[in-house]
Amino acid sequence: MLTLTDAQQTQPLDEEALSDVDAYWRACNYLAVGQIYLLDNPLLKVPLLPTHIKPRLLGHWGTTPGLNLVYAHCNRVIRERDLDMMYIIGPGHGGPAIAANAWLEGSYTDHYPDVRQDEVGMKRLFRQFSFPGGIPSHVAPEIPGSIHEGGELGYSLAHAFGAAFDNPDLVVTCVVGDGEAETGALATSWQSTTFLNPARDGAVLPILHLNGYKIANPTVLARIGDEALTDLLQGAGWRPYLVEGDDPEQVHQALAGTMDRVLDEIADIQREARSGAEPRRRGEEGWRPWPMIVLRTPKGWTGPHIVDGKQVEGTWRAHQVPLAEVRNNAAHLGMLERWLRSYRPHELFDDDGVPNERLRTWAPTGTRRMGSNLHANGGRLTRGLDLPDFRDYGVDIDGHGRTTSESTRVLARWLAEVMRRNMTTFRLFGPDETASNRLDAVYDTTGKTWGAQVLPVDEHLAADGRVMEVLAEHLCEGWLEGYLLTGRHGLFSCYEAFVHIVDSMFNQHAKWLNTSRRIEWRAPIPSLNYLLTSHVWRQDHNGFSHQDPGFIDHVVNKKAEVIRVYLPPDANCLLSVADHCLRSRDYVNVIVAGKQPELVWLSMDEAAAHCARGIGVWDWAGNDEGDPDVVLACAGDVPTLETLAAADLLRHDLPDLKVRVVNVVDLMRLQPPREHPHGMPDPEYDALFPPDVPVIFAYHGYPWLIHRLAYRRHNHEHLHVRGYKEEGTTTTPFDMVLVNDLDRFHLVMDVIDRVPGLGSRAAVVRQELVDRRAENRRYVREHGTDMAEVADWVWPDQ
Ligand SMILES: Cc1ncc(C[n+]2csc(CCOP(=O)(O)OP(=O)(O)O)c2C)c(N)n1
Ligand SMILES: [Mg+2]
Repeated sequence: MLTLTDAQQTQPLDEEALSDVDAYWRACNYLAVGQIYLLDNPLLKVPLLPTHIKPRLLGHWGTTPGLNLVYAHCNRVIRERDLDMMYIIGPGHGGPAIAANAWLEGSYTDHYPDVRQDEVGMKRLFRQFSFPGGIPSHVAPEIPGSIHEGGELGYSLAHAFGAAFDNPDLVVTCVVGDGEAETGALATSWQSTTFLNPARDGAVLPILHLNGYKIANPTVLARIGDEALTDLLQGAGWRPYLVEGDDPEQVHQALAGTMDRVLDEIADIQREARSGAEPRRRGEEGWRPWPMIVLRTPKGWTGPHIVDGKQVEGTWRAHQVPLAEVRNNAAHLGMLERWLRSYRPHELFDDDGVPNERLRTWAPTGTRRMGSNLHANGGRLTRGLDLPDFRDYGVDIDGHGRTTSESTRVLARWLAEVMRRNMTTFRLFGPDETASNRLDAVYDTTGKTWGAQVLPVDEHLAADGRVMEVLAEHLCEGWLEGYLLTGRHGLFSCYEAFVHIVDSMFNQHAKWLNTSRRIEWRAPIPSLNYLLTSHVWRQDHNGFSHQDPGFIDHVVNKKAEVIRVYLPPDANCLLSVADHCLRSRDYVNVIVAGKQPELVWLSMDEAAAHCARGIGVWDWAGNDEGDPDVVLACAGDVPTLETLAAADLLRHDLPDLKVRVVNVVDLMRLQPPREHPHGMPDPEYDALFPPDVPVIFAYHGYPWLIHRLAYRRHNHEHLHVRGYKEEGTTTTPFDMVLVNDLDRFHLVMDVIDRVPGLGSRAAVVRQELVDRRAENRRYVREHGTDMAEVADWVWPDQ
């Protein structure tokens, strides 16, 4: 690790600069401690009393002085270099630090005029922190300047890279907690250096905050020795600079010198890359690692050193609230007062609580303040995509359900044009599956971003590619979230089963959207779009491990306002749905679609109308004439195929039975309107699914979800759902539906069992269906392939 000895020698801060940065840091530390403890007496005008103290002491002090230190030093370089800089903090539990800084630089008051920069405002700032009706203890959407909550640790560096992509003038400073660095998501994020192109992207400046501890333990990276840590970081493409110490003056000088050094290096790397020279590749001669900082300062620095005989400062005990008994322990109260006064607040704020002239003029101004950086309210920078007309990319059909196409391949041709028209505002993300998911037509427009060595065998790798492929779902998701949160657009295509890896990241993003929608000054951002393909029913190469449609169940737990789930049954519907999703804002859209050859049911125009409705009767497939004996409903491409084949069987075997076929594209239509904005009013639902008529519903995922969505509907007792029953292996497409009882024969058996009076009339038909299921199973086991009667079935030409 570079120990900075030469950088230190420069002593970059003269006496005044040193005193300024230290005053700024002290002020923010004071404001942070005030937020954790004080209800009143914000300027300590009178001695502290228990009544000035909050009844519940909440928040995290330990990480805070480090975050404040970095913020202050960022302010210095922003001013001196006129930088466009964002600040992402991995230890998002350090909420008081960021609120303090946003207040001191004026961003907080700009966003919340009642929290003024005076004594009244300071009291409000203190009181509202972690207080009912106030702001949360973590950095949150409420905090100006943040795109990253950090409550759930691990995603900061991925978000930072996402923010930097296609923002060539942006520097994203990202504090990584040394505990956070142990998470899987963060551990993989270091590898992002291979995917950042210095010619067209901005820079990420990670600051690994080696304060040594997590909540109750030391951190791994703090205890492996500097050499091993250096090797680890260097191996991931970084050039680490160490800043360490517990003497503020010395650390200020070292950090300032190091910030200057790393920013010079970043500027050099960018200058060279932008000079038109051949891009340098990682692993080759001449490639320059990106500089970063390892900051080793005590956890809870400047806080109480020893409490009740135990060391707190510089240990894990400083993690949350170092003095827990302030209200009823006079010694603790006295220590708190001494601690607060150690920052010399009367030098920092005047009698009215207004920060002094030096503090006020020291911070950057306008949108150079990190709390007002435009990228951190990315929706304000969002431009709508220039989208080609999806109808021009549709599949021409020769009657319903007679033409075959691979839906994702069709989509890819449209996506290629979307990418061509939006070369700086759209990226496609995926864990090594773009080609496997049959989206490879996008390579006609742009390659896969790759900044490491290239061999003759490689295809479509490009330093300036816009397809982001890395085998880390966390990274795909985190990059995309960072990209969206700073106002750009994207799509994440993923195997359906493995998207669960980012379940928790989806949670956090959905929470972010949910909260930010209620914050007036947060502009809507482009939606997070998932394309889940290689889905449960057609995992031909893989099998049981790859069969899990449960992401949908997970997603629908979140607030209805922010989630949408689409199951387009064919290529034309997929085009229409994708177009809709790429135009939307502030949602999470989940699209589940197949990549295997499958029948196209609707013409392009029919598909557009059907998808706009989200649910509808396919009258060409039914014979109910407005008065069905049974409704065959379906959602998902494979269930739609089986349902249509079942309808065909019924026509032959039970021609008098009046059958209605309903297809659902937008799953949320099934809910009542009071549960979801897309929900269908009851009368409309009752018209599609008449209350006394049995419904046999073939669904893509776990059947319970349909019951959950429709349980308030009038005909719920007549709703019978087939779906994935956790049965599967590497087998044929038809065997998959057979083992889960979703096959056409079973659906017809369900009809016979459910339609009143049909059982005995159709006993022979039912018996034949049982035999045909058995025959198909036998055939598959003997021949390793599906019988022609199912594999080659198309909707009959009628
Ligand atoms: C994914 C996740 N697991 C566990 C936690 C609980 N947690 C909150 S803070 C923390 C320790 C963080 O340590 P570090 O990243 O070193 O931050 P700092 O020392 O700066 O507080 C833990 C484990 C969490 N927030 N997120
Ligand atoms: Mg730590």
